[in-house]
Amino acid sequence: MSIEAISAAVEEGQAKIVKNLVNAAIEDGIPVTDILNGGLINAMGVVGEKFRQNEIFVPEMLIAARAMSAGLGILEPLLTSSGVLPTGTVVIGTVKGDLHNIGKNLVAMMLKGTGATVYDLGIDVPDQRFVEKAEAIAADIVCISALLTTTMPAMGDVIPEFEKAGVREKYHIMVGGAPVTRAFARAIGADGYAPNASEAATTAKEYLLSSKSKNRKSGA
Ligand code: B1M
Repeated sequence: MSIEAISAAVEEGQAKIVKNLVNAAIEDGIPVTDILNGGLINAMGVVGEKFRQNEIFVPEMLIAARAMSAGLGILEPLLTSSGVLPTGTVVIGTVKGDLHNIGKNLVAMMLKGTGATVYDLGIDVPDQRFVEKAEAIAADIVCISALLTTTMPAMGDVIPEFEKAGVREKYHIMVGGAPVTRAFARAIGADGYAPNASEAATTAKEYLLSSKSKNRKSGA
């Protein structure tokens, strides 16, 4: 079973084959991180480059994304099974105007893997929705994802909504996504930034462990 075969099947948008190959790779004892990074994520990089070069178009990109999600679905229990204390509560979503969800889903999975309870608001999330959900469930961390240079600035609209509601101090707001940088995160007033899903989980865990969370229930 080869990682290259998984990557090729994702690029071709063969969801069923991806599922079979990922299952076979797990049975062969290939590390989950190798399947994820070398097989699934690598393929999306190739797909993105082909799109950029006008070799493929949105429908092909969408089909490849579905195949990638099929593979991720199989990895999810393995990525989230390491749950360790301390736990916390996270609200996550893709910013308004943006329909990309694979990276956000991966961040959500990795966060679950730290033991956190994750509320996923989905894609194209209105600014106010982040505040409403965070308040409703007394979240510790709010995570916002953006994949487009055109939607990235909209992350800067979410934080003022927390300020307007007078609850900004209660939440650790973390942003990320391919075009997002640490400097941009700082410029919009976010508390945290991570370049990838595993660092997002590590950063969230460190924050929860530091007990800075205003909403964290004692003993949680
Ligand atoms: Co789109 N798309 N897309 N797309 N798409 C990109 C992002 C693009 C780079 C492709 C390219 O041109 N090479 C380009 C953006 C260019 C730019 O902004 N500079 C692009 C474009 C242009 C578009 C459209 C405008 C195309 C069109 O309609 N003409 C359109 C926009 C729609 C919209 O959102 N309004 C569009 C649509 C789509 C599909 C719907 C077809 C599909 C998404 C399907 C889905 O998500 N269910 C799609 C896809 C699949 C891609 C690519 C090929 C793959 C994205 C992906 O899933 N990557 C992408 C090219 C690429 O990335 N190379 C591309 C894998 C994923 C694991 O990585 O999402 O980066 P990523 O997540 C990483 C990190 O970024 C980070 O962790 C993750 C894992 O480690 N991370 C966080 C993400 N969120 C985080 C949050 C955090 C911390 C880390 O804290 C909160």
